[in-house]
Amino acid sequence: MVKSDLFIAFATLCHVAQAGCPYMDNDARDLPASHPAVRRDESTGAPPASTDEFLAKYEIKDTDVYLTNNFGGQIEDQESLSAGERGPTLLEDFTFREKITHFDHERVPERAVHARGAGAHGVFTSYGDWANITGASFLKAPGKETPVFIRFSTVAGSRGSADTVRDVHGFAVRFYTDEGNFDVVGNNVPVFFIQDAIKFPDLIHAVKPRPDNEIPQAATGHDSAWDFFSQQPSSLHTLFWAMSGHGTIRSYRHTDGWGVHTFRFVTDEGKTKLVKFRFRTQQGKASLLWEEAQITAGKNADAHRQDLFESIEKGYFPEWVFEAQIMEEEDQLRFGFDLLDPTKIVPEDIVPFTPLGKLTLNRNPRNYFAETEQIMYQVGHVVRGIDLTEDPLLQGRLFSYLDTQLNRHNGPNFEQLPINQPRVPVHTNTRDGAGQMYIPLNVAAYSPNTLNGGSPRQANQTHGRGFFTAPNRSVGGRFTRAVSSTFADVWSQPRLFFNSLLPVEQQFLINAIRFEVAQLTSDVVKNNVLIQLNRVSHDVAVRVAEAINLKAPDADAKYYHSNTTTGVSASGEPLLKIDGLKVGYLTSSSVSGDRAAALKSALGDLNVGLVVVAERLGRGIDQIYQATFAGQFDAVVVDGSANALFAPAGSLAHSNATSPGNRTGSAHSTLYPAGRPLQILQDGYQWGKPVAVVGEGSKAFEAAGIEAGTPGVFEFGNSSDASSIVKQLSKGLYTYKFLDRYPLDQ
Ligand code: HDD
Repeated sequence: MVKSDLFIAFATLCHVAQAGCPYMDNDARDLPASHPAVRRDESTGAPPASTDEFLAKYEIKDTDVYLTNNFGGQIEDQESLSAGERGPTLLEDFTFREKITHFDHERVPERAVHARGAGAHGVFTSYGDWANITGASFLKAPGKETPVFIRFSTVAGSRGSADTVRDVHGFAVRFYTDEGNFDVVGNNVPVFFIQDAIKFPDLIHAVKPRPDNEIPQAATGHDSAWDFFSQQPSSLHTLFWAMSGHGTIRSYRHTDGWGVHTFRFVTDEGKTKLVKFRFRTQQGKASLLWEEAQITAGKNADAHRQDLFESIEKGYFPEWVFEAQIMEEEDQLRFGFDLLDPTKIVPEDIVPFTPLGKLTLNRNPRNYFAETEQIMYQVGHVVRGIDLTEDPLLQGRLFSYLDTQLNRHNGPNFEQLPINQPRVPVHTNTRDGAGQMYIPLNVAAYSPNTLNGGSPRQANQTHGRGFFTAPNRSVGGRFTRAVSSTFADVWSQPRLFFNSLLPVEQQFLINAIRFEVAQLTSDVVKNNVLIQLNRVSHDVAVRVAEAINLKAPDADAKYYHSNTTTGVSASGEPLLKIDGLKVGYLTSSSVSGDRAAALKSALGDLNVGLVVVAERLGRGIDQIYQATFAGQFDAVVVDGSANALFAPAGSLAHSNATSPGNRTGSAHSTLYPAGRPLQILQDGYQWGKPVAVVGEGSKAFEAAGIEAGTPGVFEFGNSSDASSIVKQLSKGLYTYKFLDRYPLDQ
């Protein structure tokens, strides 16, 4: 019998004995053995329950049952109770009222920020025993597994906004450890806009839509956002990350997560290290181009959540390495900036990352609301072995997350929701509140007590493996409302970031700023933006100024330098995996499906999907042109036998006018919008994707203005077999974006 089974057995015995059972906590007495409060005895050290095992108790399966009301009676609810067949509905109709009342209360307030998101369950596996740097039990043994839930998000948009808007992305990770929940509530960029939490409402009010007309949704191309950015230059570094490819990620799988703040590791002996966390994507980083992201936002608002969901359904489990930059307490000011300043990175060529373990997402939520919407991350969810720092942004967040959960859930019992429950027993002296789910039996809900034998007992560093604050922390000083002088230089690091990008990424970043500032109406704001950009880089200021027809200020060289670092580019490296990528195969319903079928099978062996597109659905056809656009694919392949479909839109419009109603599937077809097949090929090329023609020649390339033989453009003759095509194409997929297609400012 394993330890946990033993515990259940004792629990059953104790159920009979009622009192004084040494193997069961008092709160848990009398609860059924399946109840979460009695599932684990902390003294056994049993691992936390697996996600399946834990959540299964809460799942409701409505298979082969009668409909009931909320209090269990079997009912019918399709017609309301009325006075006569044509008469009014009766107030007496409790079934009606209960149903509608529940419906009226179905929503909870969306998150004030990060409202739009998607999540998944997974597992964290420690690479080793890290007891020399932290007492955290989930990092205590090689191979030790801990359940996790990650929620990815955008920041500014509301819950129904599109996934692919340009934004910083939330990357919040919960570890359900065997010593309580540990949350890293991070983002996909390593820095933040402000240095003090008291400015957070200002930042968000500036970025969110205008208060009078609620425009624009999930976008920062408006005066108030850039007014704030240019008045609050601590935002420049994060802004540069957001305006680069990190703001327009291909999918949640293709981005890193960062803890942003400096935290502390504390050993069981009380020794501390300063740490910065990163979750490094094992898929490789990949971004969308701006126009691609915009069009995708309109055509498939769910692009990111769909990619995550489908990948996990198919078993392509995304992975991240959880790693830390580990520094000494004495290093706080050693690198020329303050480690407590959340607008700074520690360049990884100065302090490399130590890989601590691997995190794998392997299970989709079964109910979006119950899990993804109701998960409540808190920066204050830290476990023994991890401690906070005096970073003023972190300090303020410690207040805000708890407060916002109270608002969202109308009371303090949100930790009892299945997705929020730790996978270990909870014994508190907190009581009551809306929606209390337990029946606490301890009549002495206070400490110290004698009436309950002093239980729950206090746990601290030496007793009960309690959470403890690092003993070497101390503070002192006069009360002050001022930014620390060690936080003052907010221009050198955005420059470091810019210097470290590829020239084409720099171009995209400048294009992004041009896009944003061109939408500003205030010349004062535009000029203030140029002043701040100019402190980072005269080159950037001049290039942005040119597009909005203003003059950049004279060079302001105080913070200029030519340092670079590694690891900040979003596009510099090829992908590490191509699992779950999709290739669009553009063909015609009149063309044999053999070639497509062979390619689909060969790509399937690489975990890459082939979506066969033609004018109408049929055997071997997955989608029609009418419902297809280039943003659905990571590469586009044209079947040369379908060349006739690739006529420019203009000629089609004309042909359609002269032969209305022609639905033959030729270039004159009305089964798809004029020019759609060509458009998909052209967009695919314009958006940097590998493009290919298989079979008879390159008529489609000619029509699209694509030069054969250039990087990422493939021509496969009639004799090419599927495996040689896939070999070339997959190389293109690993490259992901062929960025030499884009001109740079002269
Ligand atoms: Fe925050 C949500 C990340 C600063 C106040 N934040 C939220 C989420 C993420 C972050 C990923 C969504 C969690 C989820 O998926 O449920 N926030 C950050 C990062 C920050 C940061 C990386 C800086 C390093 N946040 C920050 C400050 C404050 C807040 C300074 C307030 C003083 N954040 C909130 C919030 C939210 C939130 C209003 C909205 C919903 C929620 O907390 O649960 O309390």
